[in-house]
Amino acid sequence: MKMSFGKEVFLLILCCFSLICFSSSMRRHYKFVVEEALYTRLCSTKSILTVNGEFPGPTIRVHKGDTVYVNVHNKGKHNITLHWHGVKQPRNPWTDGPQYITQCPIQPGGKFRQKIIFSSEEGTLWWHAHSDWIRATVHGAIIIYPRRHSNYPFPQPDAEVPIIFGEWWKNDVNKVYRESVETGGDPNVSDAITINGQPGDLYPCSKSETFKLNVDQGNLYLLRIINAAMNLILFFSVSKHKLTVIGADAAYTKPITNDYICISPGQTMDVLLYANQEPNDYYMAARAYSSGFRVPFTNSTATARIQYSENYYYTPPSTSSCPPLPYLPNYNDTRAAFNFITSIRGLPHENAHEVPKIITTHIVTTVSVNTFPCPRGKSCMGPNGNIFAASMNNISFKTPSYDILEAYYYHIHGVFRKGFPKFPPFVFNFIADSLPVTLNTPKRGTKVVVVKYGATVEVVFQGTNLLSGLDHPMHLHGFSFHVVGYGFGNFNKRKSPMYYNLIDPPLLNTVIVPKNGWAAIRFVADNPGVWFMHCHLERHLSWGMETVFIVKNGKSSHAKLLPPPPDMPPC
Ligand SMILES: *[C@@H]1O[C@H](CO)[C@@H](O)[C@H](O)[C@H]1NC(C)=O
Ligand SMILES: *[C@@H]1O[C@H](CO)[C@@H](O)[C@H](O)[C@H]1NC(C)=O
Ligand SMILES: *[C@@H]1O[C@H](CO)[C@@H](O)[C@H](O)[C@H]1NC(C)=O
Ligand SMILES: *[C@@H]1O[C@H](CO)[C@@H](O)[C@H](O)[C@H]1NC(C)=O
Ligand SMILES: *[C@@H]1O[C@H](CO)[C@@H](O)[C@H](O)[C@H]1NC(C)=O
Ligand SMILES: [Cu+2]
Repeated sequence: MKMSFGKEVFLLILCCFSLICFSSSMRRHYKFVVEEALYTRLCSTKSILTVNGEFPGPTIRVHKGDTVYVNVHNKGKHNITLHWHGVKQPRNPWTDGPQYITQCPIQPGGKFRQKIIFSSEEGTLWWHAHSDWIRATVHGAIIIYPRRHSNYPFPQPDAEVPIIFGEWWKNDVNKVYRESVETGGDPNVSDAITINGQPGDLYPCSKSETFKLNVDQGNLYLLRIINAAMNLILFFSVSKHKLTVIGADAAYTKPITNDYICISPGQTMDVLLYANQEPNDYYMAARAYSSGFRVPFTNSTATARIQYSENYYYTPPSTSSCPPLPYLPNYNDTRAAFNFITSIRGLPHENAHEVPKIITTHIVTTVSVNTFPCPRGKSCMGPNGNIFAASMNNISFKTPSYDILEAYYYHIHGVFRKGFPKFPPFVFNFIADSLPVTLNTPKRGTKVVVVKYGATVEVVFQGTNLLSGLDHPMHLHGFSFHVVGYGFGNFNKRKSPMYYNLIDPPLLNTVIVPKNGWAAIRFVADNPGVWFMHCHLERHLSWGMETVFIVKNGKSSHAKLLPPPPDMPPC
C-alpha cells in the first residue's frame, strides 16, 4: 500500500516536473542589466550603453499569450526606461515604458521589474529604450511563436534568424542628441547603417565582422526583420533572391513576393527566403529611403552576406571578388516605397481583431515639421536661424517632468491637459508647394486625447509641406490598428473613405504616412490606460510630433486598469 502510494507520488512529481519542463521551455524571467560596454566599429572604439553587454541586446522568446517578467537593473550613468514595442499589455500600461508618459525613469542604480503581457501578438516585435536617444544601442528582438502545439500559417522554415537594422555614430549618441537640443539644429546624421550590429564590408574596418547567414541549398529561412534605426526608413534586398513577406508588426499578412522591402523605424517584417540559387556568396543590403527635400540622411549602404555551404568551397572575399550588390530603389523613390507598403494586406481569419465599421471617435491630425523662433541673444542652428520643432494639429508636445499615467491615476493636477484638437485648428492646402511662414510656428502643450472604453476610433494622419514634406512612421502604444487607407495629397472627408479597404487591411502598430499624403487607421479602444502615439523618427519625436491617448475604464471588472506594481520608479 505504502509503496504504491509512494510510487504514485513519485510519478505525479515526475509528471509535473516534465510538464513544467516542457511548458516552460521559454524563460519566464529575464535579467536585463543596463551597462556600458566597449565596442569597435568603423576603426574606432567607444563605450556604449547596452543590455547585458550585448549589442544588439538579448532576444526575448515567448509563445503567443505568455506573460514574462524582465528585471531591469540600471548600472549605467543615464536615466533609462525600456519599452516592449508592439506588445499591447492589456490593462497594464504601468510597465509599457515611455519616459514621463507611463513612468518616471529608472535612475542610475535603480531597478524595475517589468511585466510583459502578451495577448494576440504572433510573429516578431522588439524592445528598446524609450528615453532620450538611448535606444540607438539599447534594443533587441522579441520573438513570439504560435501557441504551443500550433503551427505557422506558412511552410515550416528550416531556420529562423533575426535581422536587426540600426545606426552607428562614431561620437557618443547622447552628445549628438544634446548638441541638437542646445543648438536647435538638425542632429548629426549617423556614420553607418548596421545589420545585426555590423556595418558590413563597404565601410572601413568592417570586412571580417560582417554578419553572415550560412544556408544550405534547398532550405527555407524565416528572416525576422526589425528596423531599430533612429531616423531612417530603409530599403532592403538580397542579391538573386526573392523576399516573401508573411507577417508585419506581429500579425500575419497575405504572402507577397518582391525584390525588396521598405521598412520604417518601429516596424517589423517576417520574410521567407528560399535558398534556391547556385551555391555561392550573396549580398544582403540596406539603404535609406529619404523623401525630404534637403533633409540630411545617412547616404551609405549596410551589407551582410548569405553563404551557401553545400558543395561550395568558400574563398574569403577580396576587393576584386566582391559579389554584385542587389537592386535597391533610389533614396528618393517614393513610388517604390509606396507600391511596396500599400501591397501589404492582412490575413483577416488569422487575427482576432475585426475592422471597426462604425466609428464613434473621428480624429484628423496634421503631422508637421515646424520651427520656434530663436530666443533673443542666442544663435540657433535650425532653418533660417530658428529652432526645429514638430507638431500634431499644431501642438508641439511638451514632455512633462512627472509621468502622465500616475498623474491620471492619482488625480495629480497640472501635469497634462485634456482636449487635444480632433481636427486641424486651421485648414489650408496642407501640401501646397509654398506655404506662408506664419503657419510654421506651433503652440507648445501637453494635450491628450481622452476616449471612452470601447470607443471605435479612426485617426487620419495628414502630412503637411510646412518646411519640408516627408514620410512619418506613426506608432501607437497599447494597440494594433488596421490601416484602412493611404493616399497622396489632401485627405477628403467625403471622397477618401469611399476607397478604404475594410476587407483585408494590414494590422500594424506603426504606419508610414506618405510624404505630402495621408494614412487612415482604425482601432477599438478596448485597452484602458495611457498610451503614447508618436512619430518613430527619433528626430521628430524629440521635436514634439506626438500625443497621448487616455482610454478610460469600462464598467466590467475586466475593463479596468490593473493596479500599479509596487516598485514604480520614483521621480
Ligand atoms: C556634428 O558634426 C559637426 C560637423 O561635422 C561637428 O563639428 C560636430 O562636432 C558634430 N557633433 C557631434 C556631437 O558629433
Ligand atoms: C549619395 O551617395 C552617392 C554615392 O556616393 C552619390 O552619388 C549621391 O549624390 C549621394 N546622394 C545624396 C542625396 O547625397
Ligand atoms: C531623385 O534624385 C535624383 C538625383 O539624385 C533626381 O534626378 C530625381 O529627379 C529625383 N527623383 C524624385 C522622384 O524626386
Ligand atoms: C499654429 O498656432 C500658431 C499660434 O497660435 C499660429 O500662429 C499658427 O499660424 C498656427 N499654425 C497652423 C498651421 O495652424
Ligand atoms: C533623471 O530622472 C529624475 C527623476 O525624474 C530627474 O529628476 C533628473 O533630472 C533626471 N536626470 C537627468 C540627467 O535627466
Ligand atoms: Cu516624423
